[in-house]
Amino acid sequence: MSRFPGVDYYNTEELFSEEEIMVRDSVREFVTSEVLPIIEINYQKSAFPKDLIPKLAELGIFGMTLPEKYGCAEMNNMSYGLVMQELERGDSGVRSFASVQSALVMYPIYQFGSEKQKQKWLPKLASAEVIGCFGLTEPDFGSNPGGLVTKAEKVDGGYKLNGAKMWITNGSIADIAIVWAKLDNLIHGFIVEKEFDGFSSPEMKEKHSLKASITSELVLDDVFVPDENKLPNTSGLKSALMCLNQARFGIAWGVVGSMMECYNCALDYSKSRIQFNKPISSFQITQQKLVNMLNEITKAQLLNWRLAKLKDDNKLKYPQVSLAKRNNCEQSLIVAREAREILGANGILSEYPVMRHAANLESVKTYEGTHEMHTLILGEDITGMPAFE
Ligand code: TGC
Ligand code: FAD
Repeated sequence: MSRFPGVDYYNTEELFSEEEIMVRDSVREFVTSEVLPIIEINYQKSAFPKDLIPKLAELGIFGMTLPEKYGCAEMNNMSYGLVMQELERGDSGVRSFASVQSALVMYPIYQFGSEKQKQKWLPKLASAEVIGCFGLTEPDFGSNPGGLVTKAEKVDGGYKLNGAKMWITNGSIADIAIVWAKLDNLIHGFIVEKEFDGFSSPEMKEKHSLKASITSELVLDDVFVPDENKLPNTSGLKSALMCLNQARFGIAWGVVGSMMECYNCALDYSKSRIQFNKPISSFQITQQKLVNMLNEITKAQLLNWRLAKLKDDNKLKYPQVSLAKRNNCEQSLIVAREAREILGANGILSEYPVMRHAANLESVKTYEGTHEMHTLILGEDITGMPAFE
């Protein structure tokens, strides 16, 4: 299989350090040799490629920005972003797996956990000996998680949890779930272990998007969670939303990988597909589509670079993450659809990656805050007036 050339119209390569490029290229090669050959088959079978998990752990991807003392790679956010970009070039489901493990399971334990919890869980999550999931969304509370009704009640030695979560990535294969529940009307995070009585995680089936990713319900029926499994430093919705910032950052980067794959595929195809005795790439309307794709990829790359710089400098405000998540997800879908159009009927075949990416990106645009939610987060930031109520 040939080396993926990337898309780099503005020489962004010059903006990255040698180490960042090395990390990116190692994941790029991994995706080319290990993900692309199997992903379409997994997608068609609606099966997450579990064999990739130990290999991803070996690459040091899980919790890669967290400290070495917890078994993590302690790299910067720029590298993390590049890794997410490369993984999503393979498939959004593979990036989702890594996002959840790192940003939504390891991050909350690191940020809100006790030292004992960090030492117990983080090394095992980094090596993927333990898989995690993140349960915030409920059947009746998606965009508005502040209304969630999963309840925690203090009992002797711990807490009793009751409620249900929905749309939970990795749920059915997770050993632990970070569950957000209301205790005395304030949201807190709990580490629920899969063996706990009353806990189950049935898989949600028959999806048309993210088919190579596991999505599940979480059912909590009088689940006893010991005191030692409550994240001691969470308090309120804000703690859960802080985790989302990490995942949204990864998504803003990830979808650029999907865009690059779709663009390269469409460009190659357009040069070899002949209609009216000419390659379709010579037609003005095809060129306009290719230029639009390149234009949006280039803008998203520059946004992401700046976003990571702000994050690495500890200057990032959460609405800035919303702007990148909102823009890049919206544009990635447009790019995938334009690529599909250029491929004509062939665009719907699994021989090409485009339709799979287009279908995946529908979910990616919805999860981690819909386009509308990010519009309103930005609207509030610039006007000072929240429009949610
Ligand atoms: P609101 O009053 O706006 O906020 C409560 C407090 O939190 C602060 N805050 C944030 N802090 C850090 N990061 C953020 N992103 C924050 N957003 C808000 C806020 O300043 C306030 O602080 P304080 O000190 O004043 O108390 O709360 P609200 O209930 O009005 O929330 C509104 C809204 C829309 C922002 C929020 O609920 C939201 O973001 N909704 C979208 C829900 C969402 O994104 N769900 C994602 C679930 S996880 C998922 O999808 C995983 S996909 C995984 C994969 O497979 O990759
Ligand atoms: P709703 O909130 O019901 O929204 C429906 C529509 O109404 C949307 O277009 C929305 O933008 C719009 N809308 C809502 N409120 C407003 C408003 N005030 N103004 C304007 N428009 C509005 N969640 C987790 O907790 N953990 C996970 O691991 C996870 N993984 C997921 C994996 C997949 C494949 C999917 C699809 C979702 C996942 N989610 C997960 C859930 C995801 O975060 C939610 O689907 C998302 O937050 C939107 O919630 P909803 O689907 O309930 O839509």
